[in-house]
Amino acid sequence: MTSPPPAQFSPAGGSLKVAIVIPTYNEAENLPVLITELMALGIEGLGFVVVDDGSPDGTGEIADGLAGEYDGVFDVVHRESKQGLGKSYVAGFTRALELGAEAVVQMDADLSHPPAEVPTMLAMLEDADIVVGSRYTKGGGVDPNWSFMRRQISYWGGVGIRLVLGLKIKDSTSGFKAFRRSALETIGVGRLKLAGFGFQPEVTYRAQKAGLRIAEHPFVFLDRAIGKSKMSAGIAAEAIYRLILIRLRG
Ligand SMILES: Nc1nc2c(ncn2[C@@H]2O[C@H](COP(=O)(O)OP(=O)(O)OP(=O)(O)O)[C@@H](O)[C@H]2O)c(=O)[nH]1
Ligand SMILES: [Mg+2]
Repeated sequence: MTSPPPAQFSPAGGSLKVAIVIPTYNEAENLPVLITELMALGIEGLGFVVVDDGSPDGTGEIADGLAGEYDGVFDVVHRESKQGLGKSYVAGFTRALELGAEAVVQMDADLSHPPAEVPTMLAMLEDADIVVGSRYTKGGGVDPNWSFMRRQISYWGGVGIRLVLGLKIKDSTSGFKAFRRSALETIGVGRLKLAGFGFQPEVTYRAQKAGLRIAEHPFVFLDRAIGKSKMSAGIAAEAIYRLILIRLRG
């Protein structure tokens, strides 16, 4: 990126090293807990980019309040309506790069992605361009409370996507990732197309195609404590169809 970070976002005590990008839609109760847990890790040069799609439960205002209290970079991107996960991440990654982040982490707000894994994933960026939090490598897993059906959809949907895209990593749909800044620049955030569930494998596919080094780090995905799952076989099937088009058309 060529544009310098806006002055008002400069952290008080030094440069932004790690930006955590968190998309939110109705996460009023989860977001403050997640931010507290991440701050407790003592990561040097930590900043946050929250992308809220006008959550009716007031998550956007809560994020603004957290930003006001935080002694460092804490940016909230407000969008008027729910525009999907992919577009939220494109906005969040773009902002993180504008702010000068050296590394960017993406994670869900609902505590399904354990903050305690973030320091290890960042350390692994020494030898990798992208580190993917993985449910399907040794030591990883999913919530024991997941229904049989949800397990099957997640696992086989992921296998289907791996086959369609020829992905080497085991967890093709993970939304828990750490990137070197240069990896996002190489992928080209602005060209990412998929708005929904297919966004995660699209990013991994473009990274693999660009020859980036992708490492996997196991973690156990815990179900959201608050709110209901929206995943269905229909969503997975639609993502696979769109990814086939991406594979064919580039
Ligand atoms: N900004 C924004 N965030 C979204 C949107 N949809 C989901 N999110 C957020 O993206 C993250 C992942 O979404 P989830 O709803 O947890 O998706 P999931 O983990 O597949 O499904 P769940 O079983 O519901 O947890 C969460 O932090 C959501 O709040 C959206 O349209 N816009
Ligand atoms: Mg979730």
